[in-house]
Amino acid sequence: MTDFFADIPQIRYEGPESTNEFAFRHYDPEAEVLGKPLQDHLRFAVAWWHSFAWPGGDPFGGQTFQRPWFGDTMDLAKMKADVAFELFAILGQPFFCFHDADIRPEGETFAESRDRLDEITDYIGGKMEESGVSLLWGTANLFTHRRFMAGAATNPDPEVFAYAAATVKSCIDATHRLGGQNYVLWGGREGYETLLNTDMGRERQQAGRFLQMTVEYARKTGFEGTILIEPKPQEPTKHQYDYDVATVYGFLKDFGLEDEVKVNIEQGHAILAGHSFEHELALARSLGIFGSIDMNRNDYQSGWDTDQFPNSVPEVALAYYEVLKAGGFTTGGTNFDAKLRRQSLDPADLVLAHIGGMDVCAAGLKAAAAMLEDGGLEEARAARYAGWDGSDLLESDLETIAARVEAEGIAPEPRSGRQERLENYVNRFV
Ligand code: XUL
Ligand code: CO
Repeated sequence: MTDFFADIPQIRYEGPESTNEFAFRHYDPEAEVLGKPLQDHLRFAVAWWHSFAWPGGDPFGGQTFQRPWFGDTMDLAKMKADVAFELFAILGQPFFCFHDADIRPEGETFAESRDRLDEITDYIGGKMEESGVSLLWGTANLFTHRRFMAGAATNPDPEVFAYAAATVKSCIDATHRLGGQNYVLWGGREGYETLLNTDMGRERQQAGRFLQMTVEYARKTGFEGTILIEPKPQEPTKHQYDYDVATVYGFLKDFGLEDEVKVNIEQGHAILAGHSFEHELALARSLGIFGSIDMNRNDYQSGWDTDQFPNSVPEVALAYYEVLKAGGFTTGGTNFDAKLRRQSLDPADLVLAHIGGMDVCAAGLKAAAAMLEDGGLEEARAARYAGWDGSDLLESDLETIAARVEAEGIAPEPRSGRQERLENYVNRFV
């Protein structure tokens, strides 16, 4: 045991009336919603990077956090893992997610980095066994080190492509060994800053082949988890290739991967792309590529990827409505890819941030389930499209349709879209 969370109690469900800040008011893990315990609906995960590796910097200043495990030795990496598992236990968090760079210090050579990853993977594996906590997903950090400044798979230098490919192999191996339920690829620097030095067509081919190789290796090695791409439109590069769900779907189709790869959709990334979170979720569901979510929001005024913990029940409810409509998570879950604000220095801040996020998600999911059970939105939607029931229009052709319009004297009357009525309806539940 470390003493990092020394004065913090185990967090339990105490109900909506509780005024204890170290308690859940909405997240009762065992409570059944739509015939399933809340914890199995939500499948919460802590993000290793923001919670334990992020130093609290911003573009104007460096580190504000002074965690006792900061440093680049394996002993400190193990202390970081000890503290991480203490947080999981305090919160009753069933899952976590990591990048290779979050859990092990970078070595002098690729081989040394890989050895360190192997060593810490064993260490974390032991802690998972003791605690029963599982790995939601692993991923490779192909964006922080300066070697990746011009991209990983899309780099103009094939040696960087090779280094990235070897890194992904080692991360799939680690994820597989830890029984990870998914493997995520976020193309941090897979994009470009200026067309003046960029061959976009070539870079896109490189990215496509890289993803094919990743899928081929994962399947060959017996990894049965889901492979997920995390779309994001910009930041760090100005033009990211995995812009949004629609762009990723086109990319997957182009490289024959639409049945192999799904998406991990992040609220903040959806907002950066000019969409709502629920838009991205609904599109992924309708395309059959919905996988998992990163439940962290952006500040609506700043236009940056601020990665804040969720705190709006109405927004979260609409997101979980789409998740429930997709049949709920299978291998996916709710990853808090969220960081504290840089002034939130205390260990308690980290615990309270997760309590708040978990409670907001639980309240949102319950509201979404109630809306789904009530059926009001589905009824309204069915009524809006009722004219299509039994219609053979889509099997027809322009000439036949044109003849019919004249013969039958078709003259459509516009009808209300009833948006305000539906907004009022949703507000009854949130
Ligand atoms: C960056 C982001 C990443 C991915 C994993 O915006 O969301 O943390 O979730 O690489
Ligand atoms: Co993310």
